Amino acid sequence: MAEPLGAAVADTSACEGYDLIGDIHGCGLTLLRLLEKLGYTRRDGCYRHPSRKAIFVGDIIDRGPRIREALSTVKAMADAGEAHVIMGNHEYNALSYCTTDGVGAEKRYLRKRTPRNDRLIKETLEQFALHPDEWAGYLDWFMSLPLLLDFGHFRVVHACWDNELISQFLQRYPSGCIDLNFLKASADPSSYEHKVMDRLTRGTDLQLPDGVRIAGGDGFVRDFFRTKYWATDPQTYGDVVFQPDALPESVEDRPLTIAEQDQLTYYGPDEPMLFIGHYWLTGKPRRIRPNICCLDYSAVKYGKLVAYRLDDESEISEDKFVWVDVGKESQW
Ligand SMILES: [Mn+2]
Repeated sequence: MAEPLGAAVADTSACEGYDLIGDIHGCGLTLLRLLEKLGYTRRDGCYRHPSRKAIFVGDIIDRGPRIREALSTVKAMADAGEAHVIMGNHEYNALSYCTTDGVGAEKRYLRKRTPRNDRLIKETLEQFALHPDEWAGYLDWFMSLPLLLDFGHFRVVHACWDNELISQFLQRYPSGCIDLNFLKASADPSSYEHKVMDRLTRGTDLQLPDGVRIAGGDGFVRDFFRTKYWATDPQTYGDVVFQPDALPESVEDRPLTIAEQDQLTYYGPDEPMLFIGHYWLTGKPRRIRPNICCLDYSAVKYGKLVAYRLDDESEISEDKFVWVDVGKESQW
């Protein structure tokens, strides 16, 4: 299979297919169960398949009980050339949370230490509290992760594939990876760097009208909602909403303004297959469209850790999902 743009990897000559794996969020034991179910076994210090490679769509850390184990499993596979890994918004958040701007005597963290931000990274920092050097090593590794992979017949990004933004970005950063200067610049919400990080790892969203808020199932109150970028000719907020929490009825039928329509990018039905994570889906894994597949089925909220077994098909097939359920009784 062709080597992807945006990543340097070891020999893939024996690779007959890819297993794309969704957001792990610290479900380290569930990950091992999924890998075993997919036919990977532990040899020479890492999980390997005789003829396949894994691709992780980001968000390995935060929330779950076995973040160290999840990172150790994934990084060992990546180091051995058995897996590709891209950056998720949680790895990006962690980098920003733990990196200072380096300006003046009062260095500030790139990501503000607010109660909300503290809470999102809490489990990760707790689980690494006694292993600071190990955590520092993982932060270095996060910096080396590409934001996207383009294999030609399929593509991988954590949240949103924006063709225009990605082609601009790759002109400047052909490896698909950012550097420390890029990370620092991305802390400014008006910067180009912020736009790249926000759109690729968090996706598109729209502001709710004045005064309208959504209290999410995750306990956070938001004044925006996550949108899809594959709706053909959307007319209303309801046509583009894509998140676990429903829109208030009062705005469901609200027409999109021209400016709002322009703000949403579009991934067409004839483009290469696209694999993403990020969106906290629930229920039985299925494709979104024949060429779009989200692999995040909320493992850490007692959902499923999901893989898609890609061979040489050109359309996503609904019978090629493999998953492990995360039950409230199980060790996850
Ligand atoms: Mn996620």
